[in-house]
Amino acid sequence: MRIAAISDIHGNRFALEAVLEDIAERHVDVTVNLGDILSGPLDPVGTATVLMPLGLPTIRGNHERQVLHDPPEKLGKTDAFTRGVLTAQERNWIAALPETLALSDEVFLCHGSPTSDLVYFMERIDGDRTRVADLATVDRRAGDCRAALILCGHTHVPRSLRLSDGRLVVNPGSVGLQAYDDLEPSPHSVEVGSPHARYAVIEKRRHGWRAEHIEVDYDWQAASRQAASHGREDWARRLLTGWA
Ligand SMILES: [Mn+2]
Repeated sequence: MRIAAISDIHGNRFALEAVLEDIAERHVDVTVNLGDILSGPLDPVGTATVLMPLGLPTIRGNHERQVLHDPPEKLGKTDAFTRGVLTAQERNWIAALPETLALSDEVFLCHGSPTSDLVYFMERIDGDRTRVADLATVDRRAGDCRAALILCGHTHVPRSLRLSDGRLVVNPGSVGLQAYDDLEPSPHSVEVGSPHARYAVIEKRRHGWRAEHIEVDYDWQAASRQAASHGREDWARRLLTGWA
C-alpha cells in the first residue's frame, strides 16, 4: 500500500498542480487530503475546481470550519477573503467533509490531532518558535487512536515520529504555504525555510510503515504575485522565501 498525503494547500493552485503532477509519477494507490484546503488570498475557487472532480479521501481543517461557521467579527483577513469568493458549490463541498477519517483499520486521517483540528500534534511552542515535542507528549495527544499510521497536517512542518509502540505519525507539511505567523495559543512563527511545495508518500513495507518527505519545485513567483495582487504582501513574501 502506497499513500500520497497532501495537506494545507491554502488555496495555492500553482503548488497543488505541481504536487499532483509529481504524485502521478510515483505510482501510489491513493492520495489523501488532510485539510486547510481553500483558505488563502490566492485562488480558493480554482483550487476547489481542481480537487472536487478527483474525489480524494479528504478531511476538513480548522480553516474550512472557520470559513463556514465563524461569525464575521471573529474571522481573520484570509478566511474573510476566502468566504467572499466561494460559491455555493465550494461551500457545499467543504461542508460535507468529515473532521477525521479512518481510511482503514490501519490508517487514520486528522488535521491537528485525532481529537482536535487546532492542536499541534508533534510540535510545541517555545518562545516565538516551534520545536519538536517530546514523544510522551505526542503519545498522549494520539489518545486512544490505535491506527498504525496516523496522518496529520496543520503545522505545515514536514515530520515523522514513531511512537514507543511502533505507531507512525506523519505530517506531510504544507502544499501551499511554507511560513506563517499565528497568535494562538501565543504569538509564534512557523517557517520551513524554503518555498518548495511539500507532501509525503507513505508505504507499508515488511517491517511497517515508512514515510518519504518530498519537496516540489513550482512557480512560487506566480503564487507570490497572486497574493500581492490581492493586497497580501505578507503572504507574497512568505510564498517567495519560506520564511515568516
Ligand atoms: Mn494550515
